[in-house]
Amino acid sequence: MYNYKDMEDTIVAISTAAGAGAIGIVRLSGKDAIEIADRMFVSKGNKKVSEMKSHSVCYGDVVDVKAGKSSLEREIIDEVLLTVMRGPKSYTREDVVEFGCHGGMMSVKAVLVLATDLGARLAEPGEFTKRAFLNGRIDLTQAESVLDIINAKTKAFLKVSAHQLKGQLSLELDLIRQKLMDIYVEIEAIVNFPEDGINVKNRPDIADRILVEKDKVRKLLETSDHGKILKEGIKIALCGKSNVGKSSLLNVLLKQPRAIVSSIAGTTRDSIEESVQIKGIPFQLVDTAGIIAPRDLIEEEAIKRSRMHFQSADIVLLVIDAGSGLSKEDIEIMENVGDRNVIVVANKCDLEQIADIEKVRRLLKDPILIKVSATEGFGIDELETAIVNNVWHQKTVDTHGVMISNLRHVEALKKCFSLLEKAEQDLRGELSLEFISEDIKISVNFLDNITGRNIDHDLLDNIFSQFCIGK
Ligand SMILES: Nc1nc2c(ncn2[C@@H]2O[C@H](COP(=O)(O)OP(=O)(O)O)[C@@H](O)[C@H]2O)c(=O)[nH]1
Ligand SMILES: [Mg+2]
Repeated sequence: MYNYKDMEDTIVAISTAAGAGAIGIVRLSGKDAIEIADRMFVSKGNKKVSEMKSHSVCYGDVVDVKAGKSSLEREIIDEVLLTVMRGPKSYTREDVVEFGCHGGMMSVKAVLVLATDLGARLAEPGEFTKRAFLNGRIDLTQAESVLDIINAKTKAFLKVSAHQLKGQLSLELDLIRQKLMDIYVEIEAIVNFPEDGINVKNRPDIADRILVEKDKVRKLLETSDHGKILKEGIKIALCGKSNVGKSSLLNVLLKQPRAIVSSIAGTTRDSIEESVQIKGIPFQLVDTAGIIAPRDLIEEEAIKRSRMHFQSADIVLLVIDAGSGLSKEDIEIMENVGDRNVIVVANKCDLEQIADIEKVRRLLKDPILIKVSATEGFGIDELETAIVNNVWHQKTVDTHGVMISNLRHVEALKKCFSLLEKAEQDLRGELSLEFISEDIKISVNFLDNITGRNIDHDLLDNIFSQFCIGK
């Protein structure tokens, strides 16, 4: 465990969100938490905090002890419910005291300031969770899942994060680690005690065992696409020439009139970005100005941005107007689709269909094509299904299992994987065993980076600095 000097400090923070609310919580943690709380709190029954049972609640007042008067005369800062949780059975494994104050910033701030006057230090972002980690209550993947839970945008991702908080990922990694360590120890034994009879004949056998663990790492890595999608969402750009109904479609997908719709070409100038959930998946929808011949500098810039979104989107909804013939612009856009992931949306299907759909199919080599009407609202459900299927590539999401959603984990697993791959191949070849055992050891280190068993301070600080204060 790390030897943090400032772990000696008792820390304090407002743990609830800023602003008015029913209650606001000030949280104290550390070796002096109970003593500091005792000095600022007068219970109704005159019970001292130090006499309270762990995990019990007491009603009373926080009083301004600096006034130097007797406890009855002292100014009351707030009426609170005080909760005591003694270490190690607390969030941080230290003594924790929480003041449940009346919501509103003045009261919680006054309680906070008083605690600092009595010797507590203001907590850094994520410091409570960092202590939970440093004191061995949770590992790093669990600490990171706390952050994910706070930031979760969808129910599906919340479920994944809650799973990780329970330690499922660490469990999986530990099983792999254990097997790799067994192999490592075995190879070291062969290298160091060749006279014991375990010899080179075992190499293919060891290679097979590494292959098994490598496959487990690969399976974990394969979940990362889903994990990333659930965590960060998918960017969809609405592209096409002007007046085909891109803004109308955006509004329908958002279920609110966000973009201005008009029959005047060039109505949408700046790209509009909005978040939306479609069937439980987070999306970032971008309405673009359309790709048209620019009439002025603003339109020129708008078109530049449309192109940028067209290039960077995960999915491009290429909108055409089914009610009128395909124009030169439509064809030009289709010819420039390249490797973009496109769903063609034939809009205005409430009108007589004039557009040559067969030509679209030919030009884009049989794309996914959905017929809709943004104004009448038909085809929208099919469009949403097509979008979701496109994301999962028809695979079902399994949020019951472990899922990798953190880029840091992905990087470490990739490095672990390539070392195992190398070790496996080298075992089937001629390379001397001591080099192979070294690679296996490093691959284990990468797993330990993920769980935090082996991690440097800077990285740790970086992870916890992403938390909010009070968590
Ligand atoms: N008949 C019909 N008109 C539509 C439909 N969708 C959009 N429009 C009309 O087409 C015009 C252009 O729509 P807008 O959404 O601003 O197109 P954008 O330039 O591609 O963003 C407006 O007058 C809309 O009312 C549709 O499904 N059917
Ligand atoms: Mg528009």
